[in-house]
Amino acid sequence: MTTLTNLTQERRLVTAIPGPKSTEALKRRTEATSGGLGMAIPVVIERASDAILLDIDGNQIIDLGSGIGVTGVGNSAQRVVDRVIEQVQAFTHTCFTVAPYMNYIEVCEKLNAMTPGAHKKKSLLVNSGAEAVENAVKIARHFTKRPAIVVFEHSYHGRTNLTMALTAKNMPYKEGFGPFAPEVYRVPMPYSFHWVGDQATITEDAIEMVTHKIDKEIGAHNVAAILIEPIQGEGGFIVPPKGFLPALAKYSKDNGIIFIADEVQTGFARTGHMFAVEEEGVVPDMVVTAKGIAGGLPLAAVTGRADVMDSVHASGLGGTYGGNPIACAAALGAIETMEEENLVARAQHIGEILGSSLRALAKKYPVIGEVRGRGAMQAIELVEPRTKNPNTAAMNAVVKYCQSQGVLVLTAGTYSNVVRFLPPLVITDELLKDALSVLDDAFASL
Ligand code: PLZ
Repeated sequence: MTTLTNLTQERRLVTAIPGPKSTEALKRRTEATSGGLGMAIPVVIERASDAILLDIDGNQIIDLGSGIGVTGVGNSAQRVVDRVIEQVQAFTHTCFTVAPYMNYIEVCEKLNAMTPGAHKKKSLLVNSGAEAVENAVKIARHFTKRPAIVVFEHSYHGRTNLTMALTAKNMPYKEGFGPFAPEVYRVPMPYSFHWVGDQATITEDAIEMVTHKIDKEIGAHNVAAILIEPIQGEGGFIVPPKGFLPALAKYSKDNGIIFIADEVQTGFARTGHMFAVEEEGVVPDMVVTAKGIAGGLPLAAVTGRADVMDSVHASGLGGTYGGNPIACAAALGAIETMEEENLVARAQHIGEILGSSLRALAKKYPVIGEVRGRGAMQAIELVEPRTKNPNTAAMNAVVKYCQSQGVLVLTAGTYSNVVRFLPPLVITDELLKDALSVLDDAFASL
């Protein structure tokens, strides 16, 4: 249906980064947009397709960030573009709670079927990850009639008032933005690289610390939900040790607590499973999704046990734009792409290339303290060689070098020392390997 020809999937630099047009345009950015906004790479984008971003100076940049894990199906994926065009011509908005339409229902049917567990499920669509997390908390509190929410060290759940309270890191997310919502309790996270205890018993020890804190300081009967990212994203791609998530899910079940998996960054094939909790066969009571769900359009969802999702009175949930028909059309196109192109297998394949290359770099450069993650969600934590002291300067230097060579990588981490990789799942092997060779050069240049 579209007439645009796609960009060649190759890196090409025709100016320095940023080029003259971007430099000019970024002056207008500074003049016109809030100083509170960050910027990962100083270029202005004109077009993008799959894993290539084209800036206004004509540079083609390899995208290893996917707009923070959003364009897993590729930028402007064909099935997304086609369905969006069809929908935008049919109608743009009615508000689902005013006059419903089919593609909202179809997206919910898909989510109910795709998310882990064979039990009866229902879904709610909203606009952003933070809004989905907020709604999951609302519903869990309503269902359990309990106030407390348990979250983890290093967690990230959003920037609204409640989700700032749920998020761990102060700077930049919370500094000066309080007071925060009450009844949020933070418990220890088994971050193995920095764990001071015995690695052999990390899971048991961490579960003991978490459940002791809940039992003694909160009271399990006061807890509505335990909320956790199956692999922590902004915190630095922290993978919980084997057995931790299943034990938390069991503790939740035993105590009538709603177990919520925040799959906003990990979901939709990213980790080599459709959802990251599948790695250990965990079935959450609720799954929160966003980002990869709709190939770049703003959409998010809460999918959960039907009895929980139906416990709210009619009109207790909603929002003007939640599940907008154009975003739903995009989601159907994105989900179809994941299924037809078997992006779960593709993420595993990317994981093999990424994992082996990053481990080879770690052998070569002692500034890389750890390689971790799963599938197409992997990261390296940078340290002062032979210590575990964070090396933010090295992270910044590596990122800057990659940018100057036309490779976009993102950072993360509580200690601001993690370089993370979230390539589109449709990236070609050649393009990925080209980007990884630039990364090698970046470390060599340190
Ligand atoms: N839960 C696990 O990763 C968003 C944040 C980008 P929204 N992560 C990217 C930034 O700097 O604001 C995220 C997440 C997890 C929730 C969210 C929030 O999703 O769509 O950004 O609201």
